[in-house]
Amino acid sequence: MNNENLFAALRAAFPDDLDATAIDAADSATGANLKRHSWRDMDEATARIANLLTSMNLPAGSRVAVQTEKSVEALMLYLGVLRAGYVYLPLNTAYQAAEIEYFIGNAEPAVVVCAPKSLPWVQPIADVAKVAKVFTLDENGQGTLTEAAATQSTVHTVATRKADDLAAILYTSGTTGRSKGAMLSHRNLLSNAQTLLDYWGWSSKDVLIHALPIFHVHGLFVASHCALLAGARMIWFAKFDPTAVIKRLPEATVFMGVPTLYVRLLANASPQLTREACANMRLFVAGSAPLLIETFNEFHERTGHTILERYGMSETCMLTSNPYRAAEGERRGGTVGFPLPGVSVRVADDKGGTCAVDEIGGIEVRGPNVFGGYWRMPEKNKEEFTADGWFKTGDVGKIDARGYVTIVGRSKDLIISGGYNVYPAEIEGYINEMPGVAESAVVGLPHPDFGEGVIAVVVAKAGTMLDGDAIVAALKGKIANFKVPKRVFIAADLPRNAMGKVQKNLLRQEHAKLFES
Ligand code: MLC
Ligand code: AMP
Repeated sequence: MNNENLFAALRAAFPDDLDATAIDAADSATGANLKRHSWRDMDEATARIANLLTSMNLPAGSRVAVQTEKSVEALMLYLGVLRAGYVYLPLNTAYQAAEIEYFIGNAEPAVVVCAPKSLPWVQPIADVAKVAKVFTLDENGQGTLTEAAATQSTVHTVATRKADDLAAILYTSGTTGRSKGAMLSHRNLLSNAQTLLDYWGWSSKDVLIHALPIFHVHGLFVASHCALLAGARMIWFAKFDPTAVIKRLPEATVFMGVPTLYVRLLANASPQLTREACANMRLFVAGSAPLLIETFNEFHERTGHTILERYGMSETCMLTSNPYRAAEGERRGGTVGFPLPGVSVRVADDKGGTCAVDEIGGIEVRGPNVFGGYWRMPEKNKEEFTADGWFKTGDVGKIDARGYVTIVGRSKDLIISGGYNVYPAEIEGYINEMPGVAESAVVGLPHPDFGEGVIAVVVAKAGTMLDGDAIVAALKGKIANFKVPKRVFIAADLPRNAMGKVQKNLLRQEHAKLFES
């Protein structure tokens, strides 16, 4: 039987010369090389981790939950989990104890890997959830995981998996405030990576600047899979710093970023971002949040490059992309391009029909990229798939006569800040629990750096005084920092329509200029 494990395809794409460089780990602050990792190093490191996991006799389908800083070793851990045939569950490093408790309780992983400094609070959570083993891994690739893997063999036969077997679970917040685990199969991930490899013209000559976090689709799947499947070298930044990244552009060919990274490349490092610095580059990709047309235009003026904007989701990997090759059309700013080959996208009206050209409706998707459903939430699958099997993205948009898709808004109450999703319902839940709070509304406002900035408007219970800064301070440490409102306003009441629904649009209008400076 054919091995349909994603790792088998990635391993088959390693170059013949295993001593060639696979990854150059760069210093985030200076851009200088810190450590070279060959393809052989990658083969051996992933084999060691896979052997370690295999030696633990974990049940089939076991989840390995990981909350660690970005490092090459953390990428090896992801690949090692795939290689062993288990299910990878990445967690944002910003998540705090209450959030991690939910994910571990919900996913019931067999193994948890955390930062050494988090062990004192992760271990008790893991014990309650009957996690078999907690390992540590720090930002330098050291920890009990590395120690245990070091004694393992560097030879490992890739575990055989079927295309529909689970490869990863990505948690994405729910509209009701509780996160849902999107179940992604080996087929979902591999088919999407193969499509992008071809559509974006990857080859082994490419050099990718990898500066995104590796706990979301963009950095973990889109960026890493494309480079690995192409047998291309990566320049690996644990953190994004515009000056350091620009220093490495002359030897790179591809860069991927959320819009905030482009805003920062343009703003913070202005003098160095030149046509000459980008002369070797062939592709700049943006996605995960709307790219402002101003950023698209300014980047073109400064570098001569037209950013390729694409559209994706945790549940669906990449759905659409602007064309790479001129023969297929121009890259149009403000649009997310065409449905990718093999992916079907339609715009649905609210009566169950399909919208006409340029008519606005709900974006729906079908294809080998679309996930199998939410982990242990069959009721959510019913809600979010149509009867004929299309996934409702929650994004609102239109398709023009040429087939370009434009996203015009969201039907889901979601804020995207610097490429991270914030669900107002979740934050409102935390604020409403605080003493003296009667109710609250969380909205996103235009933000020059993050695209959208989170704020809250809070109403006090009768006879109570509230302080906005104290609410911000109380939320810090309780929930991930990017979810904490940048400002909290205290108001006498919330604007409501005749149905009693809070009119968030009015709050957005009232505070629209808050972040303008
Ligand atoms: C950090 N902060 C944020 C934030 N990131 N606040 C709001 N939104 C964010 N995205 C907080 C910090 O904790 C800090 O708070 C303050 O804001 C300033 O931080 P900073 O130093 O400016 O942040 P930095 O560490 O530089 O991080 C910014 C960033 C990062 C843009 C580099 O957010 C990032 O890497 N974003 C990429 C996210 C991503 O990869 N998304 C892909 C999702 S996949 P304080 O209180 O300490 O001052 C997906 C599907 C698809 O959506 O289509 O791809
Ligand atoms: P996530 O659940 O984190 O994967 O976020 C997916 C959401 O990000 C999508 O449903 C969109 O709302 C948004 N998104 C991704 N790419 C783009 C883009 N290019 N333009 C606008 N929104 C985007």
